[in-house]
Amino acid sequence: MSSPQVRLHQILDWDSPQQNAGLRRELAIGLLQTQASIAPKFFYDKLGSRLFEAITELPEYYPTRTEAAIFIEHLPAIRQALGADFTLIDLGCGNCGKAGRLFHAGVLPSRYVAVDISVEFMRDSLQQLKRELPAIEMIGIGLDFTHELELPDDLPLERRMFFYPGSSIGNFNPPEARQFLRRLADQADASGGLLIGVDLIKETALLDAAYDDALGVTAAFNRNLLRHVNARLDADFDISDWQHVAFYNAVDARIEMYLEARRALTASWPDVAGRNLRQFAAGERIHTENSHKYSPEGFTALLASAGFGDIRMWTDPRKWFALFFARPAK
Ligand code: AVI
Repeated sequence: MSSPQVRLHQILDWDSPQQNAGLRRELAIGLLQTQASIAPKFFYDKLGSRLFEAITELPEYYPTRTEAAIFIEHLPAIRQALGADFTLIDLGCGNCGKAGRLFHAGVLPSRYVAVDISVEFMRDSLQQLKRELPAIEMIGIGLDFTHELELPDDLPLERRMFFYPGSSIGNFNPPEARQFLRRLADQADASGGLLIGVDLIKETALLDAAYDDALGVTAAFNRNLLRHVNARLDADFDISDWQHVAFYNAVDARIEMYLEARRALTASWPDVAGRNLRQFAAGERIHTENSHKYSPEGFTALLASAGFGDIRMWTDPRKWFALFFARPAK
C-alpha cells in the first residue's frame, strides 16, 4: 500500500554550493568577531534536533510541559479562537509533536504547513503525521524562516493561522522579535491569526536550572553545535576543550548561553586564502544563544507594536508560561 503524500518545498538546502557558501561565510564572520558568536540555528542538525527533543523531557525544562498543560486547560477557547477551515502554519515544527497533539485533541485544520530549518528531521516527522491523519493536506517547507518567510504561491491568504509555540520568539532580541512578528502580520489578513507561546519572567534559580540541567543534556545540545560547525565549515574545534555556560541576566531578562574554552587554543578552518584562524584564551566564550523572557504586559505591547490586535492570553496557575492569540489589525 502506498503511504499518503506530503508536499515538500526545500528552499533551504544545506548542501547547495551557493547556500553552503553563505552559511560558511556567516559562521566565519561570527567566529572572527571580538565577542565570537554562532547563531542558534546551527544547533539543529539531526542530532541537535534530537537533543532538543530530550531537553523538552527534562524535569528542569518546564516550558514544554507547562505550555502543553495550558493547551489542555484552555482547549475550548483555543479551538474557538482558531475557528474552522484554517491553515495551520507551524514555524519551527521540529518533530511536529505540538501540532499533532492539537490535531489528536480535535483541533483540526484543513491544511497543515510545517516549516523547519532541520529539513530531514521535519520531513520524517511530517510523513509520520500524515500517516496518522491522512485527511489533512500537509505541506513541508525546509526554510530558515528567521530570515525570510517564503510561503507557496498557491497557499490561500484567508485563515492563515501562524503557530509559534515553545517560546522560540525568545531566541530573537526584542527589536528583531518585533520585526519578525510584523512579517507574520503582513502575511495574513484579518481572518488569520497567530498562536504563540511565550516564556515568562520568573525566579532566577528556576531559569538557571532549566538551561543547565543536572544530566547535562543542555550542555550536550550546546557543545553539539561545534560538531555541526566542524562539519559545515571543515573546522577543527575539539569538543572536549569547551564547556557549557548558561545563566539568567535579570537586567536584560534573558538566558545567555555560551561555550567557554577550558584552555588557550586555536580553532581553524579553510578559506580561499588558505586557513582562517581564531585564537581563544582560557575562559574566553563563544556566544551561542539568548532566550528572552517577557512579562504578560511586555509581550502584549510587543504584539501591538508589531501590528496585532484582539490579543488574548492564557497562562498556567504559577504564571510561568503564556499562550497568546492575536489577529493582524487590518
Ligand atoms: C528553542 N528555544 C525556544 C529553546 C529555549 O528555551 O530558548 C532552546 C533551548 N536552548 C537551551 N535549552 C532550550
